[in-house]
Amino acid sequence: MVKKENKKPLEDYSLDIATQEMLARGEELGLETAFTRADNMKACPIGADSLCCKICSMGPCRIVKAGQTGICGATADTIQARNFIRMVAAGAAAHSDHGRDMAFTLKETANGETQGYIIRDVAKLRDLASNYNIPIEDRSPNEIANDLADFYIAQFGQQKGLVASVIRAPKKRREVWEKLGVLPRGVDREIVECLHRTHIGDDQDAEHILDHALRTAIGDGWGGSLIATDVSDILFGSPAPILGEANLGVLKDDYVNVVVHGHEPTLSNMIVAASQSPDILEYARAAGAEGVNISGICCTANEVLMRQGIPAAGNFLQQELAIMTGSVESMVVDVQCIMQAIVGLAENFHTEIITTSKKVKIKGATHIEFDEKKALDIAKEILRSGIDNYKNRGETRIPDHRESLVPGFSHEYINYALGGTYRSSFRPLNDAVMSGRVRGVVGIVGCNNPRGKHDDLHVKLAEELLKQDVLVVETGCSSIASAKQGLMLGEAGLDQVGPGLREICETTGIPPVLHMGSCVDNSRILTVLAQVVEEGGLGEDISEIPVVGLAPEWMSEKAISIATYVVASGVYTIMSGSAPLDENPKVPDSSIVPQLLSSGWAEKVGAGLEFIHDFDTIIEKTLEHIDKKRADLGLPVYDPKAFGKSGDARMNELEKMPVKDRRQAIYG
Ligand code: NFS
Repeated sequence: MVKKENKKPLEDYSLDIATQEMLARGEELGLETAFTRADNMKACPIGADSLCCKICSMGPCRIVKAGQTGICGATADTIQARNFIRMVAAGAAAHSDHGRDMAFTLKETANGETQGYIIRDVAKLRDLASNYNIPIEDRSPNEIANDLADFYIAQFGQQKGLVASVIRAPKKRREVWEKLGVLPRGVDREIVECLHRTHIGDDQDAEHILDHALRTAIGDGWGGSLIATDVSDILFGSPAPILGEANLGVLKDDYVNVVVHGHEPTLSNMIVAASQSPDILEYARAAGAEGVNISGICCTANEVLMRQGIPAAGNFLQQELAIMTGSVESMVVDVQCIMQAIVGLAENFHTEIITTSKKVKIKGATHIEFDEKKALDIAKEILRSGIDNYKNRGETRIPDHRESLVPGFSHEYINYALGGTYRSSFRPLNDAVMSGRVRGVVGIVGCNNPRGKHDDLHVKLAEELLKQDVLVVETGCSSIASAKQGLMLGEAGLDQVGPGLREICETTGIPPVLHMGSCVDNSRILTVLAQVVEEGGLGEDISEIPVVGLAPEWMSEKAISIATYVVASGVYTIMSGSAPLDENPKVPDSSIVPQLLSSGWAEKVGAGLEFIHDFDTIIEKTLEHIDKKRADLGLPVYDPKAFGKSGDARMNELEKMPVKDRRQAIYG
């Protein structure tokens, strides 16, 4: 391993103090991480502008001046559009293949072929089945689940018609898609067509290529991802608020630490269950540990955090740092966002990297293949191997930083939180937006990217928007960033939010930043928006709601697919961090693709996609969009002075007083 030094002050690498401490530790040990590798590898400027074409062997062709084309004559527009849609295809494939696997697990569970899984959310199962006209009366949950699983599985390979779950989008939105010809026929079919169209000598009209990007991404958001979320809820329970913790400080010195990392909830949920079984506890104690401590990285972390309160050790850029604490016996990975570097890094410690998916092996890692039919046995085998490894642990350095959070906000739960069991409704939320107490809603989602300061934009954007009375919903690595900074603590952070939003949070008990799950759970944001439309008062289509999507530190192809389906759903979206289409292109005026994605899509689907890096400009454009949508709906102009004068204002005064004086102030 190449020894690397940190080239910047630690606070320039990450907002998160635990991360800073581990980067110092990395330098002490002379170990490199993604942070130091990013210092030492400059991004290719041509690739950064998405102006490199390598889809045939006449190239790779690189466009370095306006008007230049590839050897086949492909223009900058065509090259950029092809690169973009190939990212959408890969992202949609990753989400949807995950969804397909979940549907197969549901089918096997319904037929008694899995070990340890049961149908946990029968109400959601029945609800969804009847949505798709699957009979539910006088049928057992397993019978219904078998039919629903078949129905879901068919959506992936369907050749004609419409991906059925798309009917959950508002009617007006579906009409927009129908008119444009972008209703997805089958999840896989649209992905395959992306690859066909972008083969040398096929689709060479950027606008036409990008229309198909919309179609493919709709098949992801309202298809594959939505199915993944639905089935996860049926099998593992729909999330509801639960207390959790986040950051590297959740690792424990006196426990066997097993970190689950990746994206699928199937194995991780079983590992959590197995870690609590008496035989495993006894085995751990016999090895001299207090027990087994499970924690998560990336979206597997979100899956087990929001359902079982299992702590999140960190987000994407913290996977190497967890190993560097020296306290991790096993890092168990499934699919997606797993850095190959962890295997080499782990050689410096006792950590065993265990790959488990049929689809993912990493050279040098131990492979224990997961099989739902023997899920509990395999989970126990993995845990036993971690426990056996405990004796090999050397010096540890666990940063003493962790923060509490309350995750678990599904649209079903928000409904309940706002109206209880008998009057569950989105009415209070719609009313809050209509009155101006809540200025608008922003979804902050996506990854970390070492090209920028880790967690910084996620957290600072959320903090500023809260002051502006904007309700924030988060998923993926963004939600872990906010959690680490204490933004998901229910009422504890309410002194930091605007007066109107504060009134709503205090009245309903919801925190101002809602953790809505993993990245496939961005589909939850879509269903929340659909329900806001259904509730009434904020227009008839998602594009009319004062809502914006932000992916400020994105890096994965999945994030491009998400942004595309969010835009296709009518939500103006800003991506920053690194860009395939830089806002300041090095070859100016070479391509119309940035305009096609922003104003072009705004015309077609009522929302555009832009790549912006500057914090102030992101905030300005976000609020401008929200205020414009408010004005278009005829809602009152946002006025922070109009709210915060209820009894809660008195609470503010009281909070500032020493506790001993409060009684006197209240009772005289
Ligand atoms: Ni989303 Fe979740 Fe994180 Fe980015 Fe990776 S974990 S699926 S892709 S890095 S947010």
